[in-house]
Amino acid sequence: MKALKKTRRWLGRTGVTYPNAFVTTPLCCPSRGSLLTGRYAHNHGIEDNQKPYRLDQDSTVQRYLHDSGYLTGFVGKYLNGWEPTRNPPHFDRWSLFSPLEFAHGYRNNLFNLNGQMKMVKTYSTDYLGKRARSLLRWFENDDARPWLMHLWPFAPHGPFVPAKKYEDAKVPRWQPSPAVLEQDRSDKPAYLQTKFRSLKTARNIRKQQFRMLMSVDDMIEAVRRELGLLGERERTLVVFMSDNGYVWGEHGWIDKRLPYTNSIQVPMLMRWAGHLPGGTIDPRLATNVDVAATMFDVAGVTPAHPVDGRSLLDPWDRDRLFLEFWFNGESTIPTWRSIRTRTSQYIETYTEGTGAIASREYYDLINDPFQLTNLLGDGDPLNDPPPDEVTRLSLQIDRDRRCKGPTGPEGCP
Ligand SMILES: [Ca+2]
Ligand SMILES: [Ca+2]
Ligand SMILES: [Ca+2]
Repeated sequence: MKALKKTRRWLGRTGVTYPNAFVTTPLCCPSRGSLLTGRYAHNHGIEDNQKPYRLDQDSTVQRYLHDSGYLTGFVGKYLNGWEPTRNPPHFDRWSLFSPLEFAHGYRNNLFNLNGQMKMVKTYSTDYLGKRARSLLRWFENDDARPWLMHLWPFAPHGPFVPAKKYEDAKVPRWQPSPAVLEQDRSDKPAYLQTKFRSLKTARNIRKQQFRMLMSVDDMIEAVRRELGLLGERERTLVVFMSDNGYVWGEHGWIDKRLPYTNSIQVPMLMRWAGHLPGGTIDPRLATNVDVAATMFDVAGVTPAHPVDGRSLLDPWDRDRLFLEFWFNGESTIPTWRSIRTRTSQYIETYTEGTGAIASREYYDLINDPFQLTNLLGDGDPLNDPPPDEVTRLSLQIDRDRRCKGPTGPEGCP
């Protein structure tokens, strides 16, 4: 968020900041499925980046809002692997691209513009800003109707290519956290012990991502101005969030997919003049699963599909997060599940095929916020959590991995 100065000024000063926001599966496509439906990945069905068509398009926020009279639009990268020639259902207008599969990165992308295919040379984040503004003007043609726009830039996803104007932009100095410098990883599961990514690689990625985010900041600022010109700014609920965190060398890793803080925690801001108090902090454990639930609430829609998340406008509190990830051919990270509270995190990894528990981890987040010492793997039995507690958490994971809906005996955290 340091790179997004204008966004912080707008949404932070006049909206609510969620410092404890997380994604329930730290990977693009499963997380996007949750953002669109308010459901955990184990309920919406997308477990990795390969199967976008598993998502029931009739269970999405655009479907229900469109059905109830909203104009709907999509601008950006949709679900990973979505063929660009395929029109996304339940949108009136769209500017969609599938950057990883069909293009060269940030320039020369094949776009689906309301059903017309077009090669676009412009730097994608700048182009998305332009398309978002023109979509807002199109909504204005029918000013009395409410509208929904998803604006989902590809940045700062790899390949790490900033816009020309930010190629040499100054980036604040990096001070690697103790997690980046974790040398002794003998407490960690085997998959984390074999690989160590260099600090130089992490530093370069960080620098380029900062520069790419400067364009995202410009894109959001362009939307803010357009909303003002159209008289929509004070009437619009804005949600800002990422679909996953990013690991810059923490625990020897680069990328996301890990169960640890830097992979699962994301920035989240929400602004709605007259409804949400500006410049405030909401410390609740909020997730990507809550976003669609909030939109359904605001639109006064009750979906026929079960929703796992909860509206952030309601006064609930959550005592734990349930986090889930499935092994796939894209990385060496095994299937894992985790329960995280404000004070601790318990993680299990599983053997592929049998599903047997392969490793257990337990972190004391108060005394060890950088997750340097897995108390169940450090060779010191004296600091272990009580065996009852580990059994209880393991059983909780087994229930949560099948949870459905926000309340009741099968309810999700
Ligand atoms: Ca208007
Ligand atoms: Ca360690
Ligand atoms: Ca121990």
